[in-house]
Amino acid sequence: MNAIRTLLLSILFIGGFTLTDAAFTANYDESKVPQYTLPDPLVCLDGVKVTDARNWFEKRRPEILELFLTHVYGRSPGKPAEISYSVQIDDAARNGTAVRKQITITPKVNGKTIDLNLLIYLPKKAKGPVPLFVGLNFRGNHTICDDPGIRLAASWMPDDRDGTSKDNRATEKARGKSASRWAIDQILSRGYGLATMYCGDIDPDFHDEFKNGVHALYGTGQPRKGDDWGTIAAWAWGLSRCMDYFEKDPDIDHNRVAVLGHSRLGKTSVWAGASDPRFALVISNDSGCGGAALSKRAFGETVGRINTSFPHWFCDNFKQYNENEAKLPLDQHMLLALVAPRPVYVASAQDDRWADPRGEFLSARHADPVYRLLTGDGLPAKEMPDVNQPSVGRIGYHIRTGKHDVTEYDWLQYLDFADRWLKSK
Ligand code: GTR
Repeated sequence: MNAIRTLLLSILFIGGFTLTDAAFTANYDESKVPQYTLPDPLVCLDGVKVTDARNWFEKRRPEILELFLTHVYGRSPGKPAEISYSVQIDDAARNGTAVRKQITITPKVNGKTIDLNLLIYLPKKAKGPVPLFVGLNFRGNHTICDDPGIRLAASWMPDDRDGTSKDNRATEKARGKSASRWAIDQILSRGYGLATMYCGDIDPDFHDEFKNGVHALYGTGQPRKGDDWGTIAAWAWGLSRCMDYFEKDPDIDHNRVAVLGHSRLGKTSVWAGASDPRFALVISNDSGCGGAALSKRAFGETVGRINTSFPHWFCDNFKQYNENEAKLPLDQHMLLALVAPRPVYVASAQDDRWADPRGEFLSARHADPVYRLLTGDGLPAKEMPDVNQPSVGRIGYHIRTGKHDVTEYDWLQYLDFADRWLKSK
């Protein structure tokens, strides 16, 4: 009897699996990448070619920004008029080498509030305001190192990748679990601060029709529009709220803030940097589809796949391009171009084919003409560099050995990049 039940269940399971699988098979074959044409980032919608900085900033850049707001990420509401900050400081953290600040940022909108918890480490030896890296984390501030003083995240916590456990909360067991992704000692010893916030404080990463997280503060009760903000835009909005705080803290040089993120949070860091010019430097770590990778290549994860797996990440208009990338009036090289003239770094990993390393490189490559026009500098490499051979100008790119992750190797490149562009500022 049991054997029959097991057989039946496995047929059902395999059946279910085959169904979802049959709907999508990732292409990993370069010869099967469709023929595509990328929009020229320097040619305006009316066909006029941009030949100077003025035309870029007054005409073409606003056009491109508008395309991303309308077709990809959706429109965010901007800075709320009312925000309060509650700051807790420990100036003897990490064996007396660092100052730890924990700030609760509380925006109030339509009488409703949300608590966003920002964790900051600053080097104790700093003589003045320090430059800093900021990035969201996947599972709570308490996961980035084993410091027992970090408050456990209080908001919803995923214990699986699809958000089916909606009541899960953080536990002590998770303290320090993502430490390998945050090179805190190197960051502090090289004179930078590090700031992070749990993405789930801003918007929990599951689809609930935008009822929870920051979307709830702005809910109108009206049906959503095609260009209403999704979760990635909400997370980027949260990064901008971190920047509001940096502007108030005299220990931080808010003109030298680098924003970075990994994977879905890399898509977020690039959108935050593109849409909020207060970020002085922008880093994409393995951000893939909807981040640094070109969508029109449809290599690895595609627009259709990402919108099906994560219907809440982008705005609804983006779904028009499911299996229809050729119709996109933009591509992700134009997202990187929005960051110009500020330095941008794109990192890939060799085994991360799902994120399309070549597509990430090509995005950086095709953003280069905008950087050249504005600064005379861009991405030195014309062809994709070998593994572990970064190519660095005002645009930086590397592909390292290994899998989808943030490693010390990645951080060392980001620190060198920041030294090059932020230290001299
Ligand atoms: C995957 C998703 C990717 C990437 C990744 C992550 O499931 O398909 O786009 O964002 O998750 O964030 O780890």
